Amino acid sequence: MGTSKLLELNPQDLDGCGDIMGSIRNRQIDGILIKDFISPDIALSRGESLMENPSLMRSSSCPYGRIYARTIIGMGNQSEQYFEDAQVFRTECERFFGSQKNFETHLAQLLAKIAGDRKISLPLGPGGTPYSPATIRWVDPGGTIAPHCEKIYFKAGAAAFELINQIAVADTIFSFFMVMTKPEAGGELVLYDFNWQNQNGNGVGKQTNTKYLESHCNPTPIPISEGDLIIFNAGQIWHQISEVKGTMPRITIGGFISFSKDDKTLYYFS
Ligand SMILES: O=C(O)CCC(=O)C(=O)O
Ligand SMILES: [Fe+2]
Repeated sequence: MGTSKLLELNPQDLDGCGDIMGSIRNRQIDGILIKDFISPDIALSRGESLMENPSLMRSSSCPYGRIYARTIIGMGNQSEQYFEDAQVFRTECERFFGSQKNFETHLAQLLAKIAGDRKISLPLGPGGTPYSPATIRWVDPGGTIAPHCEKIYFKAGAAAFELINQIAVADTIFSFFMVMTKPEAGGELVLYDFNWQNQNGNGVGKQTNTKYLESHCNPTPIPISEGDLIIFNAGQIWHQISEVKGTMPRITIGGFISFSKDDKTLYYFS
């Protein structure tokens, strides 16, 4: 793994590009970086509008800052709250980006181009209520997202794992996110060359040893600009968000992608 296995494409290059999601799944590539998924001006202006008024949409605080809507990983046994916030988020997010640049629609259209013949779907939870299509993550200066791979979270967070396990192959999880505001420095996505399956005996377990990863595992920072969207094999590849430096928060919008058990559908959710 490493930067060489991250495909970089412009949106106009995606027509007829084939089953890129399958190539990530079978580890031919680590992921795909789509430049200017949304125009950088729009992405940045949306981030700045949240900075001006963080209460523009419903959020809750989290260890690194705040999060708009909830992730299923953080759901615990509060699934009612999760689905309620998901509903509020979908409505607010549509208004937030404006119907012309509706993030969710834009994401689904992009995924359809790179998903082979699979359908693209937002999964429905108990009672037919949709999952959250994405979350907005706000990392304050001084904040980090510690090294992890999504597979560990999903196994540990039993409730979330069970929900996804009902609809999808729970051991294949990709992450996606689009950058809205970049901090003055830091706040980078760093990928490590470390196979999660080797975690025992290498000093990297649930109590992830950042020093070990940094010194032995070829840390590769991925440059991602405002409006760019990355999709990568976050279930398998250890990664972190380095400390946000300066005065500005790092704001991204993203979530997860998984494959249905019959491999005919790709689900996006957060
Ligand atoms: O940058 C973000 O929004 C989250 C980073 C991450 O850990 C992920 O996308 O899996
Ligand atoms: Fe992650």
